[in-house]
Amino acid sequence: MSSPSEYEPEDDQTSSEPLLEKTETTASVLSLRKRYVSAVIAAIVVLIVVLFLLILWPLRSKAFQSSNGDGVCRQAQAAARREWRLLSSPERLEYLRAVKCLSSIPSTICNGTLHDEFAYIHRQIGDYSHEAAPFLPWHRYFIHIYEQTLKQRCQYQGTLPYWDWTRDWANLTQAPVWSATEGFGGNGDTNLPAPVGDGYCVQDGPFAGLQVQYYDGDWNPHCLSRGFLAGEYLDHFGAQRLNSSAMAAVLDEPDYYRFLLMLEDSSHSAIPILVRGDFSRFTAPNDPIFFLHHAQVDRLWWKWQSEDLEVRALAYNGPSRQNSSIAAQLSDQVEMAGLAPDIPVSSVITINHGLLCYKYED
Ligand SMILES: *[C@@H]1O[C@H](CO)[C@@H](O)[C@H](O)[C@H]1NC(C)=O
Ligand SMILES: *[C@@H]1O[C@H](CO)[C@@H](O)[C@H](O)[C@H]1NC(C)=O
Ligand SMILES: *[C@@H]1O[C@H](CO)[C@@H](O)[C@H](O)[C@H]1NC(C)=O
Ligand SMILES: *[C@@H]1O[C@H](CO)[C@@H](O)[C@H](O)[C@H]1NC(C)=O
Ligand SMILES: [Cu+2]
Repeated sequence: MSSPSEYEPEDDQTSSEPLLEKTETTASVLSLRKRYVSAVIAAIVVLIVVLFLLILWPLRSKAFQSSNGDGVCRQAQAAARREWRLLSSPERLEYLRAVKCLSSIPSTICNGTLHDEFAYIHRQIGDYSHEAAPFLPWHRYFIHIYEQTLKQRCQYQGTLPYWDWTRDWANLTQAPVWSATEGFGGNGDTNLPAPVGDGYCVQDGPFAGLQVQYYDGDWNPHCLSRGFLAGEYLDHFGAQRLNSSAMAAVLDEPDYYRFLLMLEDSSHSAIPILVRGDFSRFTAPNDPIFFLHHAQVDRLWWKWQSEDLEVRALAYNGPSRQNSSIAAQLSDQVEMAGLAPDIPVSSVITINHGLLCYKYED
């Protein structure tokens, strides 16, 4: 064992060198002053952080809380989410305007804009929810935040539309959502180089040439990209996974977690496999069709829940996160990494109670 003094040799050394004493004193006054200045700076920083927490954070939190303060969502006041092809032409254009607006507002979370934030957060934190119990509630909350952001930051008055791809199973690439005049534009231009994931720069529609910041785990500015599958593969994913008998089999599964896996791995994943490019990785929200796709997934979950609402509004089992051996519980937090406050799964387990107040119109 060494004596404690071995760790404090400096005092002895300075006192044994008197010539240095004066400069040392000046130095120590200077260092005192430096410390004082640092203390003042630290105090200011703390003050700013406290002000931020006191003023901005509650505002941000409030932004994602529903207006129905009493927790009751009456059928008449529930906002109706509708299928893309059931919107009027002005309603489609208004939705596309609001989505484009997101890419004009700088992000405070990541490089780029509010548009990039969703891809960034989905990659940063959302991965834990895939192939696990939180897959459905995580995305239910995520697309709700997106809908609220469109309303609050881009003055959007409507609701989030959904894309019912089961109507397009015969040829997914001909779906009206890909319209260049009243949709999200179509396939990338195969004459141009493929920047990411077998996708080519989208050159038609409102998102032609849109620059996005992330691709999977990387900061990788590039153009919004799609690379539609063709031929035999297209038939396979559309016809085999999304036809009415395939969908009926998914919805017939009574167990929550087995239903989730069938929905996620079969129907849900058919769309990114078909679209490729940006949609094929965790930064899939780069492609704005992601949100209509997930509204459809959410609608199918609600359809499944509505078959036996009393039981299924509480049905929640499976791993609490990807690769975890811990069983999921309704009290688990839905994690959003600062995009919006974390909330318990129970807050989003139904769409007509508590935080959420919407319905799906067929
Ligand atoms: C789960 O395990 C797989 C395979 O080892 C791995 O690729 C994946 O990143 C893991 N997921 C998480 C969220 O850690
Ligand atoms: C699907 O539609 C695309 C675009 O119109 C067309 O090129 C393709 O041949 C169609 N595929 C099938 C299997 O009908
Ligand atoms: C943001 O962009 C800068 C370059 O402007 C880059 O060095 C940095 O890694 C990026 N940060 C993130 C979180 O992507
Ligand atoms: C519909 O999907 C089922 C299940 O994948 C498949 O067996 C059947 O052949 C499909 N029907 C058509 C018309 O493609
Ligand atoms: Cu996801």
